[in-house]
Amino acid sequence: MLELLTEKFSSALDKLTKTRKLTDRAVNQALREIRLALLEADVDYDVVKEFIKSVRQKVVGAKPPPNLTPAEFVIKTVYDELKETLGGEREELKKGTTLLVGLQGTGKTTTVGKLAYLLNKQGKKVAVASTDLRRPAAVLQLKKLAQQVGVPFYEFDEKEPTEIARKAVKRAGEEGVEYLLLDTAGRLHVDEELMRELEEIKRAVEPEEVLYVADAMQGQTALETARAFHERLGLTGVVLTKMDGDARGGVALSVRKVLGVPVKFVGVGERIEDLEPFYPDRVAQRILGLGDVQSLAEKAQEVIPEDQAQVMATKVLTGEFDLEDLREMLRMIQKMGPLDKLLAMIPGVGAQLKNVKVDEKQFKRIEAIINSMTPEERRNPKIINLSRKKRIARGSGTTVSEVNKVLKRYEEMKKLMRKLQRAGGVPQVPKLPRFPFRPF
Ligand SMILES: Nc1nc2c(ncn2[C@@H]2O[C@H](COP(=O)(O)OP(=O)(O)OP(=O)(O)O)[C@@H](O)[C@H]2O)c(=O)[nH]1
Ligand SMILES: [Mg+2]
Repeated sequence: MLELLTEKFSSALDKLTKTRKLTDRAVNQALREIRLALLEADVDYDVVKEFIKSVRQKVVGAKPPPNLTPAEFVIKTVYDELKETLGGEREELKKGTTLLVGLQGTGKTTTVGKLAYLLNKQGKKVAVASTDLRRPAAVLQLKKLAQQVGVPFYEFDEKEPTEIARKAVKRAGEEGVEYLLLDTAGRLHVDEELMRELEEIKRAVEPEEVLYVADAMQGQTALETARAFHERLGLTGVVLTKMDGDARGGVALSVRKVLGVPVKFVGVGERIEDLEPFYPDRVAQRILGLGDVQSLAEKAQEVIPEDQAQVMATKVLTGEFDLEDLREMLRMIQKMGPLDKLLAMIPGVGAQLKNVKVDEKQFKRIEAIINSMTPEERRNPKIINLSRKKRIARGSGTTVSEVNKVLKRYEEMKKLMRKLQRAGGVPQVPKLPRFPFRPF
C-alpha cells in the first residue's frame, strides 16, 4: 500500500537533500513533485491544495531551527503535515458496541472477523453478531469467522435486525464483553431502506463506534458514499479495506480532512490477520521512505523475545547497525510472515517495492551474500574491497554487482537513520518514539 507515494516522496526529498544550497526554487520544485504525487495517488484535490499551501507557508523564507539542516527542516515539515493530514494522533477503538456499515462487498463481514481476531489477540473480551438478514449466507459467513477466531457468536431467533442488535448488546453486557462487533447488511448503492434500518439499529443500541467500511480501490467514490452515510449515521471512524490491491491509497490521505473522522484500521489482505491499526505518524514515515520501525518491532515481538527485538530496533533507529544486525533482521523477518508487507517497514526499502512481487529467493540471496562474508567484514563493511567482493560473490553464488547493491543499500539506510537521529536526539525504543525526530 502507498508504494506510489513512497516512491515519489522519497525521490522529491532525496533531490532536496542532495542540493548543496536550499533555494526557494529547489523547495518549490520539490513541492511541485509532491503535489503531483498526491494528485496521482488520487488524494482529494482540496486536500492536496491545502497540504502544499501549508508546507510552503512554513518553509519558504523560514529559518530552520539550529539542529536541522535546511533539507531536514523541509522533510520534517512535510512529515508533520502528512501526519496531520492522516489524522494526527491515533484514536483507539472505544470499548463497547461497534457497528460496521458500508456498501455491498466492501469487506464488512471480513473486517468484523479480523477485528475480533486483533482484539482477541490483545487479550480483550470480544463477541460478534450479525444483523444481516438479507442473505442467509451472511450470518453463516460471520459464524464461521467467529469460530476460526475463537470468539462467541451471538445468534437469536429473530427476524428484525434491530431486535438482534438489542439482544446482542444485552447479552454482551451480561457476559462482561468489552467489545461487541455488529455486522450489518450492505447494498449496491446508498438506499433509503438500508439507511433507515441502520438508523434504527443505531438508535436502539447507541453504539460507541460506527465504523464505515470502505473499499480503498474505489478511490474518491468511496468518500462520496461515506459522506452520505456520515450525514445519516454520524460515523466515528473509517476502515479502509483492500489497501493491498491499491498502490495509490489516496483515500487514506483524504478521509480525515474530507469527512472529519479518522481512519482507524486498514485491511491489507484476505487473511484473518490482515488488518492493521492505522497510525498516522507511522504511515507518514512510510510515505517518506523512512520505513516503520515501530510496527516492525511490534511484529517482531510476537515471534522474537522482546529484549532482542528492542535491541534491534534501537540499533536501526540510531544507525548503529552492522551487517550482522542486518542479517539478524532478515532472519527475524523471515520468521514473521508475508515478506512484502514487512519489507515495506524497513527504512529505504518501501520505495523500491512498487510493483515488485517480493521474491523470497532474492531475500535468501542477500542472506547468502552476508553469510559469505567474514565476521570482521560484517562488522566493518568498509574493508570489503574488490578482491573480497569477488570472493563473497563466488561464495554466495552471486555476482559482484549484487554484492555491491547490498552494500550500497546498507550504507544508504545507515546514513539516513543517522541523519534523522542527529536531527532529533536518541528515541526510546520501541515504546515512546513515533518518529526519530523530537518535536520542537
Ligand atoms: N485483498 C483484500 N480483500 C479483502 C479485504 N477485505 C475484504 N476482502 C475481500 O472482499 C470480499 C468481500 O468481503 P465481505 O466481508 O464479504 O464484504 P461485505 O461488506 O460483508 O459484503 P456484503 O455483506 O455482501 O455487503 C471478500 O472476498 C473478502 O475476502 C482486504 O483488506 N484485502
Ligand atoms: Mg457481509
